[in-house]
Amino acid sequence: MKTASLATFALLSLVLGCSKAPSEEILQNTPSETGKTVEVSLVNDKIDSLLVETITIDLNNDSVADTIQLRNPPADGDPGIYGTVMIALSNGTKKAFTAKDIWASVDEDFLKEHKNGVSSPNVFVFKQPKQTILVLFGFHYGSGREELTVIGIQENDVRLVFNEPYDYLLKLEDLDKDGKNELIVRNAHEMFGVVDSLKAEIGVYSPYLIYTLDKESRLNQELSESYNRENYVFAGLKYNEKIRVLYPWNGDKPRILE
Ligand SMILES: [Ca+2]
Ligand SMILES: [Ca+2]
Repeated sequence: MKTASLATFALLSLVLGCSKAPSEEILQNTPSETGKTVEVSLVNDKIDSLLVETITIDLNNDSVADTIQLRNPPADGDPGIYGTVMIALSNGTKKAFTAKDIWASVDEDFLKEHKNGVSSPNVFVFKQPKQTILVLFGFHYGSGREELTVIGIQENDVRLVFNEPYDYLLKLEDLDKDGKNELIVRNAHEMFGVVDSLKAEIGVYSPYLIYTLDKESRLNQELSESYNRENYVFAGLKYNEKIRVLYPWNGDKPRILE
């Protein structure tokens, strides 16, 4: 009975995940709690027709191969590549996660500065001695994306660490060298126009946000503030249309337009 209800739940999650329209509010996104990506115990993996890709790699550092399966492709003509990721570890742990919307290939810009631990274009794997981090990129619509997802694996523990609708992931790195990785994320910023006399473009304020990853993620206010002060401008941690920022053409540091 329990098995049947779990299966129903899993199926419902798949259906709901597929039918949800992308939100138009993504550009106004502010930091929020970890999203509603559904985690299900996989009770039935017989549905081979839903398989998109199988990736084999040792995720929990026991020198025995583990498996990542990408499943549940979008309906014909719909964007994205897979709606479910299933992780099976060598010790028998099996977990599946279903996207709120749909995942797609790893951002090319992100790959320019980060080396993928697997040859698949669809999942980013960062292997470290004590943990492995998987990054899944939600499909990027013109209006933004529904989710950027991080799954963390420490020994045999597999869990959803981060799931937020940011447009860009700029960095995955331990910025302050405390043994925990940081993510630098940002939302797209709308531009209003060019001011020739200032040799710059005027756009809205869209801060870089830094999250520290562990068993869960935490918006790191201190690091976020110092990073913005150093590389951008700082006027709080929220995207703000009322704050106009001057972006010089020559790549100089932006400044707030008073
Ligand atoms: Ca293993
Ligand atoms: Ca750190």
